[in-house]
Amino acid sequence: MDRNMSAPHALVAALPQDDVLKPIGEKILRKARISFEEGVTLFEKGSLSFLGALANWVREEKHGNKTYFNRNFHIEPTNVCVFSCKFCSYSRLYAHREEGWELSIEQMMHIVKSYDGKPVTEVHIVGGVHPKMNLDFFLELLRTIKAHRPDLHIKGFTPVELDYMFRKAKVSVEEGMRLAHEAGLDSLPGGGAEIFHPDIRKQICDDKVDADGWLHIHKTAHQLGMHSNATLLYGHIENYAHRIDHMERLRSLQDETGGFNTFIPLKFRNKDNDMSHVPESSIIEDMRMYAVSRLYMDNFPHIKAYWPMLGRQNAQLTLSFGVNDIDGTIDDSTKIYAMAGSEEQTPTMSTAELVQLIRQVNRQPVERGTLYNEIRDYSDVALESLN
Ligand code: V47
Ligand code: SF4
Repeated sequence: MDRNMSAPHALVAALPQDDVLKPIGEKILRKARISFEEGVTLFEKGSLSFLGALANWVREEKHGNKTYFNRNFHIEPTNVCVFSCKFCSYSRLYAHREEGWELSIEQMMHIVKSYDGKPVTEVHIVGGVHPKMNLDFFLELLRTIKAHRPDLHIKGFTPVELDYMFRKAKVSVEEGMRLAHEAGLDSLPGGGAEIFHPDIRKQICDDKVDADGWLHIHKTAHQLGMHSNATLLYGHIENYAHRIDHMERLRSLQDETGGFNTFIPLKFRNKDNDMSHVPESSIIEDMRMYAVSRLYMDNFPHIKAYWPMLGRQNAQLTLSFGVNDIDGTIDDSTKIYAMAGSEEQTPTMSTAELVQLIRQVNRQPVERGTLYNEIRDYSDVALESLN
């Protein structure tokens, strides 16, 4: 290969001489948007190396070698849930309370206070939908956390939880989101999205908020000036068109509001749930998913691999397939993936371990805040000096 060739030219030369894939690859290298059909074609026909080379090029165009992580902790107020998503290994119905937990505000503040003096910047609050934990309860929780630690960014509650609490409190989404924002909610995590397409949604999570409801809550948050993330639960009974349909709905909303920060593909894990008979996706399919996400979601700045679900080495691998964020140094306070079969039974990683993980694959570790403000570049920091 000609050493003087610029990266896109070298990549064009390496593209398959194929009537179908070559024009899509050229379009991506021209930074033009790919269509729904082209997205499906990438899934159907794109080899791992083709998708990976393009996704890595886009990633490096946008972020160079920077790989973001944050320092956060999780609070899961309850695993009692009125809904019955078939893929969920986590929730315990109200009738089985002996297997469930529900934390009081005091207990949750005990968790918050255990991080006093520690350099965390975010708390991620997400859990099941408990019929008794209502809007007033969560508004009080938000106010109490903010009163204790005003600079802690509160990322919390999926549209599944919010839709339920707003309906029970008989407030509109607009009013409910305004109240939550005023009480201290800073941004929304990406959960609850699963697969938007009704053909799949009605089979795996029929009774919770639908696609329009999910999108409306995120749109309302964006209109209030809040940012949010979006997820997609892949690798179960959906097909490639369902995945692209999901991404298309998010890409369109992002065109309108610009309020999404990060897209997070979530790999379906099959332990101890009503879909345990469905095999899990292969690592190759996982990497293809990350790569197509980077290529299709052209208006999402960040693509995140959530390492507690994928495992550390696979998360490292995603950094060559379009991913530029591997979430946080979370401690073992999140149970959702351990219960669904992730090999990460105690998802704890120190800053030094995360930094090392990123450096091992020759990327540049940068600590970020929730909104991707850069806090510290760890490229040259001695690992021994980190806690
Ligand atoms: O919506 C549940 C998923 C999500 C399983 O925004 C499962 O920064 C795989 O959204 N296999 C909640 N996935 C977690 C979530 C999240 C996580 C980390 C960071 C952020 C963020 C958001 O967990 C649910 C659902 O899609 N989930 N069960 C399972 N068996
Ligand atoms: Fe409840 Fe969420 Fe589990 Fe669905 S995924 S059952 S909404 S905890």
